[in-house]
Amino acid sequence: MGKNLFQKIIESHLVSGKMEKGEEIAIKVDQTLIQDATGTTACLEFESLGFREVKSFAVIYIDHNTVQIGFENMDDHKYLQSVAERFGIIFSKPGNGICHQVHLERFAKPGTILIGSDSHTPTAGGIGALAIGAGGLDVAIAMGGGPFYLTYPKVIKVDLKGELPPWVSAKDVILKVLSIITTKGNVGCILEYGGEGVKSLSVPDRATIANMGAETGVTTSLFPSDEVTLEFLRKQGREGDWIPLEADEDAKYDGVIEINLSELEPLIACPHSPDNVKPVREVEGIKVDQVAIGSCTNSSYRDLMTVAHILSGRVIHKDVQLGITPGSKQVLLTVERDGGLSAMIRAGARILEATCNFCIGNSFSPCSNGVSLRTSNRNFKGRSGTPNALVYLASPETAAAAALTGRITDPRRLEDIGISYRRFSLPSSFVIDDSGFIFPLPREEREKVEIYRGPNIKPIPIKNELKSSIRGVIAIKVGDKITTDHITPAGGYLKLRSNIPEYSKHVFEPIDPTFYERALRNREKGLANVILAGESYGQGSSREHAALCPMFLGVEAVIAKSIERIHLSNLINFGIVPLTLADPQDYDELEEGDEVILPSIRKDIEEGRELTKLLRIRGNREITLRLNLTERQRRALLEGGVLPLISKGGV
Ligand code: MIC
Ligand code: SF4
Repeated sequence: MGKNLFQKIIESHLVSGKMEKGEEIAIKVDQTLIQDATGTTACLEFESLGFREVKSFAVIYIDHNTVQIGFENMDDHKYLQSVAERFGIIFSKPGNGICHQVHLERFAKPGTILIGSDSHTPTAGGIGALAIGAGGLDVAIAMGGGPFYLTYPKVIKVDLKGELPPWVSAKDVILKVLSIITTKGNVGCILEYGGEGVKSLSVPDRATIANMGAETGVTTSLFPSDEVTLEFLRKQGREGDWIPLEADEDAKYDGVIEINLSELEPLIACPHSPDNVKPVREVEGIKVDQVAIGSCTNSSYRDLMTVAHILSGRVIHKDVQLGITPGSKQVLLTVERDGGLSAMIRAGARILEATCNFCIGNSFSPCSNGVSLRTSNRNFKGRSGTPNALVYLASPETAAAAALTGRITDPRRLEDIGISYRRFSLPSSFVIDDSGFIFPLPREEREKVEIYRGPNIKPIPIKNELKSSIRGVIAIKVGDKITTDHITPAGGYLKLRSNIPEYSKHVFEPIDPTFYERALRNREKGLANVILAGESYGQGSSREHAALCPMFLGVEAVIAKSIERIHLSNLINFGIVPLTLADPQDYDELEEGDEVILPSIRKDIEEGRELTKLLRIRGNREITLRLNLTERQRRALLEGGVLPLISKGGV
């Protein structure tokens, strides 16, 4: 029987488990990637696990926390650099670029497995790597040579036909996918792209699609490795890293989504969710205050040269602020060589650092109630740093059109004002400059490196083992699609990523600023805090802080209609019991402030039961909850999480 791409990669990396849908498998990891916002906790965990060196090819990128107001960010950078030097990790200095873009350019390889502490790690799926985002602790374990665990997913084929028309690009493809499968209900799936349409997409185009696949909640997205991949690697001076890798003709899939590229039109995700997708023509005319081009989704050479071409010889609208972040030093240097940089500067663009920048909301925030059109991947309410801003997500073509006209504009209209369409792909050559990396020291010198710890770096809190029952209170009741940005906001608080006690003060702040005080009061009364949520709880970022900080505040269980993959692992990693409502209607039976008891939680987990009971004290109501756990996850929960489990020799 023919094999799909996913099966082929897994087969060569399988450590244990059955390659059957729904089964937990362990896989060997070839490469790991961490970044500065999730990396400090990952490295503290790596240290506390007692590893003496990395066993996988590992890179630490400084790209998120580069605003550096105060000492905290650079403290973290120095800590991470010293960890890299001590343990044999490649260190990518700030200015070198956004982790996913740089990794794609310099290190990602077809047929390998990459695990990264960032939800957009699947970007490398564009080159044919099986690239999965995970919590920092899972990545720390993989850095130390441990396997990565995942549930064997459903593999959905995205069958691409035709070719993209003028003014339509890769971003429109992924927005189309989001409009079809939305941001919820895709846990346990992967998207595998195939069909003749794939050949017309360059590696950076494929990377854009794989990158924003993260917003659907799938485990990852995967493209074949073909002649197009070879051309990209050749231009990176890495043709030796190429292997051909395609699904067999008769490969089996669990579902197929067909997309005819020729029929696509410019699309836009409207506030406040990446799946709120409409044709640009339907929202044309909305006044735009700000345009932000860049992020790991759309900051490649092709993206910036397209923007430069549209802006060339013109000046942006007087009421618009335009910020552009190149994805990497390589992109910046190559665009500069080919004349794109001066075209953008002359048009009035502000060239921002080659970092995450505006995307994570720590800078370039829009004005109050402002409309910001961005090429990034997330438009969750408040993520831009301005709580009441309206953020739209679209292609670089649509973004450049808005920068010129001051309104949301279908880029196809640019022809009416004399701008001809030009499709950019790879440059004749990339300007390759690896001087922004610090490569590992010889082994004998690593031991001498002292690890730098500034006052911002606090130890990781550890939970006690699970008690026989949990007696607590519903400390907060939230709705559907709560993201990890709602639980542990980024923006101005990014500097607290290495300081869990301080960061915890802001848990749920965007939804309910009183949560912290309430959680403390409950804890003081000896009651556990329990979170009640709707569907797709924990969407978005991989930040394990969204589990670590609640755990620090005494959260012992999360009850939801459904929980997203990375967040679920993070909850288990830090000993918070993840539970789903057997009957989703019971969501209405529970209210904030309700006292509840999980009377037999420990025993039910010990005995591997699939169900457990919750008792609502008010009216003495019993509710059935699902415990969907593997044996490994049960052992971790019983000990209070993966760190205590490992320290007791449990793995
Ligand atoms: C994001 O895009 O939300 C982030 C910031 O890159 C996160 C990681 C983090 O929270 O540090 C992600 O996507 O995982
Ligand atoms: Fe950085 Fe934004 Fe990409 Fe996250 S989504 S890695 S913040 S550019």
